[in-house]
Amino acid sequence: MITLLDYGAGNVRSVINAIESLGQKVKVAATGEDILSAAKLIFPGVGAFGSMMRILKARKFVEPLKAYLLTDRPFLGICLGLQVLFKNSTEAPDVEGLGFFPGTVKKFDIDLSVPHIGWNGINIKRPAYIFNGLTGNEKFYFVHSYHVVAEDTDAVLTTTDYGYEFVSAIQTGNIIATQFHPEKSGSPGLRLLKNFLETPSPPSGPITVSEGTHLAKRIIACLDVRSNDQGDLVVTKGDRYDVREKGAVRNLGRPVELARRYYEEGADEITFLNITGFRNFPLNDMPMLEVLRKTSRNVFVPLTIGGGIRDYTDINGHTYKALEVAAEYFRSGADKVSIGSDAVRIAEEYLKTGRKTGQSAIEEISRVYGNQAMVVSLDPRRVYVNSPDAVAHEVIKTAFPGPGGEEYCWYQCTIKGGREGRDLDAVTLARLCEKLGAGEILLNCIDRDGTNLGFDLELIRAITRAVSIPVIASSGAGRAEHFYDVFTATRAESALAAGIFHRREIPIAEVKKYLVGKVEIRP
Ligand code: 1PR
Repeated sequence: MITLLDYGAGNVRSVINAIESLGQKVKVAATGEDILSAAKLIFPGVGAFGSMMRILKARKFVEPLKAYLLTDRPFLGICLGLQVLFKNSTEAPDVEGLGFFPGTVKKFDIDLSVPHIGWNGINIKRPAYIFNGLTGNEKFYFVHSYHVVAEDTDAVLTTTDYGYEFVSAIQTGNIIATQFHPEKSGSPGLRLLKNFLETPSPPSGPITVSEGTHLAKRIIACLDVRSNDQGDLVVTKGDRYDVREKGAVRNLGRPVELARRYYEEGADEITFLNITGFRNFPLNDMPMLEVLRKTSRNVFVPLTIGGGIRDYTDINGHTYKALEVAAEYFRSGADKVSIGSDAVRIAEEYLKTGRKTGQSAIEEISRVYGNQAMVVSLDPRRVYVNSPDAVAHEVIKTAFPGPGGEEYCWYQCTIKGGREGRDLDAVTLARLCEKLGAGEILLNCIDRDGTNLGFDLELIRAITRAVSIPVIASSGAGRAEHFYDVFTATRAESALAAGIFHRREIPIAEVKKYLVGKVEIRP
């Protein structure tokens, strides 16, 4: 029996699912006594250092945790579960950590996108049983803006390179903690967890000769989900956001099965978008939550969910906060949530008043779950103009003039799945959302969606220049070469596609095969 510490925020479901898939049972610690009596303890942490320590204190978990660590019984900390083992963090300077390891936690100070999101390698510094059965060349899934600075270098188990070398795992005795998420790292992650769950065996794991590690560009499979006219939840796919063909909603498969297929085919992440979320309210949409629950049972890469995440008042006058909707999604197995239409409204308000309210969905979700869990999905459409000052928006010079020979364009934000254009440009929206706490941008493009013409590189360049958070390029992938183009001609960290995968035109493995040796990827 494994005891798991659930302090109430983030996606512990994924960890439970991963452990159960390995044939073990999980007991969730409800009291300090559960911690003290645990034989093996896993502490998955997501969110922010300060709020996590406050919750641990309020639930009277701090002293039992410290006592458990001193007994040297098996312990596995994950992500924030590593960081809180240290004395303090610049994320919350006034808050004390558990102080088990001497050292501190600080924010990445680099000229690369932060958070560090995606699959990166590890330099193994000494043999450890948790790496038994691995080659040491595997990549693991990271998602964090802060990293530990360990004073006791003997405790450093692995390092990873991102701008500079940082500590990505630590071990002393039976206390092990990783910055990366084994439960989201596919089969190598499951192997590492399996090693932890079994009785520690002598380390036969590898020590890699460090040549530096590299963050892989991510290939993301996207599933646009909605009910068809018969009321079944289906994966559909639009052509410039029009998902109907001869009047009927295109049906390209079942969400749970397709997600599983993409995981097996090597997708680095999977995104579900409830594309009629603007009409319905997710908490009334139990089938969508069920899709997530079922998918997370056997898909061990990150899952993002979007559609309908906003404040909502039901017919009985009960108001729900977007944060509650997000919480339900996280509990059901999501690692990140994405907001589309509401992000535009929030940004418009922020632009008008110049003030953050602290109450918007973006601010609240990123405060509680960390900005790495808060994705903003943009649905822009290209609007041509004759000169850069024709409109009060961020205008770019385009290499593809408009129908009237216009040499400039701007990207108009839309809401409700492209049905309504707003007086706001995509560059401004992206900048404002970053300021409000978004940790990643999902950059769609209505003009390219479903066309197979390739990504809109001009749009992607404009947005990646404007923000320092990672950008997911989306819409228009038609050939493996398009992924190469987007990764070499822009700073996009990841590329998302739907139609070519659903229609089996180009499997994910073929895209990756094409990219091997040209672009860093997770094989
Ligand atoms: O506004 O917070 O409720 O979120 C709704 C979400 O649903 C938004 O993220 C929005 O992008 C998405 N959405 C709404 N309507 C549609 C539609 O297609 N009618 N889909 C829609 C957006 C775009 C991509 C697509 C790529 C790749 N789909 O996600 O998967 O363009 O396609 P391709 O590779 O086939 O070109 P809210």
